[in-house]
Amino acid sequence: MHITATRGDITEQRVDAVVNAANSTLLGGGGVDGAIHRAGGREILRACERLRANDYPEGLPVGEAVATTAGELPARWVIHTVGPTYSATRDRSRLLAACHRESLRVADSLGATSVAFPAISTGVYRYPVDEAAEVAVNAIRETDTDVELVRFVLFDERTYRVFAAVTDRQ
Ligand code: AR6
Repeated sequence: MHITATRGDITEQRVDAVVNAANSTLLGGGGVDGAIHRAGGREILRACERLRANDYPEGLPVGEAVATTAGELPARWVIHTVGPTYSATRDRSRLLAACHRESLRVADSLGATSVAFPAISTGVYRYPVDEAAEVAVNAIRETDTDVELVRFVLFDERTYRVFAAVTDRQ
């Protein structure tokens, strides 16, 4: 598997699936979640509402992942996952690793072989970028998957540099 880091906007990525750093409601929010719903259109929200009604009446648990259409995005699917909020007193790295592992598992079930990830949990959920990058890249490297390309798409220069340093360390 090839793992790369690039600076950019995840909504513009031409990959099979883009991962959304969602919240348990699946009904939208700010950050990358807001950007994906804005750029992808109402179809994504409607699919999320159906998932809530049929499969996740109490919301998507932290560390799990589920796919919807990508609506008007160039990608075919959005894989929604819920990262942990950072805690200075509790190690939530296993939940952050699970987000990456479960997203790849969902990608496999769809037949998606190229997947773009944002820096899950490093925005509103305050996970330190250097810790998150280590957890994310290690989790992906350790997952047995048919996905051939994982592209981390980082919005700001600092986050990009931290992820690039970890992905370049093969
Ligand atoms: N493309 C790529 N990365 C982006 C984009 C974009 N278009 N927009 C923001 N980022 P966050 P979280 C970066 O807060 O910490 C939402 O309200 C951003 O700069 O989106 O997991 C959800 O609904 C940061 O580096 O996700 C949840 O309630 C990274 O994406 C909550 O925020 C993640 O920041 C999830 O918080």
